[in-house]
Amino acid sequence: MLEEKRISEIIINSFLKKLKQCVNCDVIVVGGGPSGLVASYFLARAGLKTVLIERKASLGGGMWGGGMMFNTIVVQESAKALLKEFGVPYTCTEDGYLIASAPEVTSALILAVCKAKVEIFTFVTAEDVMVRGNRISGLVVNWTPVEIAGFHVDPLSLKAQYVVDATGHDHSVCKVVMEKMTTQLLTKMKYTLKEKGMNAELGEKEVIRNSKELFPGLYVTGMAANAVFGGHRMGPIFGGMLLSGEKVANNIIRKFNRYRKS
Ligand code: 48F
Repeated sequence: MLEEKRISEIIINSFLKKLKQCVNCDVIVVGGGPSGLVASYFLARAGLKTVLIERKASLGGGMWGGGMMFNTIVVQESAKALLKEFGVPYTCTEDGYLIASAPEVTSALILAVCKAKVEIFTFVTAEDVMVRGNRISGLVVNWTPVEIAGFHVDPLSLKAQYVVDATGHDHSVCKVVMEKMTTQLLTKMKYTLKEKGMNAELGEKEVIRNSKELFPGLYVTGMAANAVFGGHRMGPIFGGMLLSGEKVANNIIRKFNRYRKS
């Protein structure tokens, strides 16, 4: 016999177990768009305890929409290996662009992230960072509906060695850090907080270059990186997003490996 009370117990217990396990983790990735999905996949696959926070109900960010809701994803040749890594079928144009279906790419990335055992929290918004000395030491989170309703409800905090801002054009985590932290380190960084207009060629190169550690303990990837460092937007071409997520994951993995050896 199916018992409603038992179903509720199962949901509550399993969610609380997951939440408790995530109050202390290696890396928190904020934002489940292409860059955040790729970053969290590689981090978890390297054995790091990785949590993915997404403010909306579903992962995928801007990928579902393709270009102006034409649900086709275009990727350049340099990101072909990543499409293969995620088992995404694609076709090639004569001039070297790769074409894939937006629902297929998006769901393949999400499934890979789930299989890599990334702990996923949807409906959760990053509203601030945790700080210890001159370093980011975790993330402050709340339910998205609390944020939307403007309720006065205090958040919870999750401890992490690294936080990755993959929040797209919003660059919400970096914005908070730049507003609140006025250290010498930040004043030395050449950030502008002014994303430039559309230039696919430049934007795609810049997004990879700009994906890096902005502040001790805080990395930025994807469109957030161009928003922070004044790169161009690139519109509906997705190779740079995938490659920037991979770059940031590799940088963090190297840091953990160095720490483990020392
Ligand atoms: O916007 P999004 O897809 O970011 P991305 O990985 O990719 C950008 C492309 O989609 C596209 C583009 C193409 O080349 O330029 O725009 O850089 O995904 C960002 C995700 O972060 C979530 C948001 O809901 C989206 O799913 N997000 C934003 N702010 C927060 C957040 C926040 N404060 N807390 C949690 N999630």
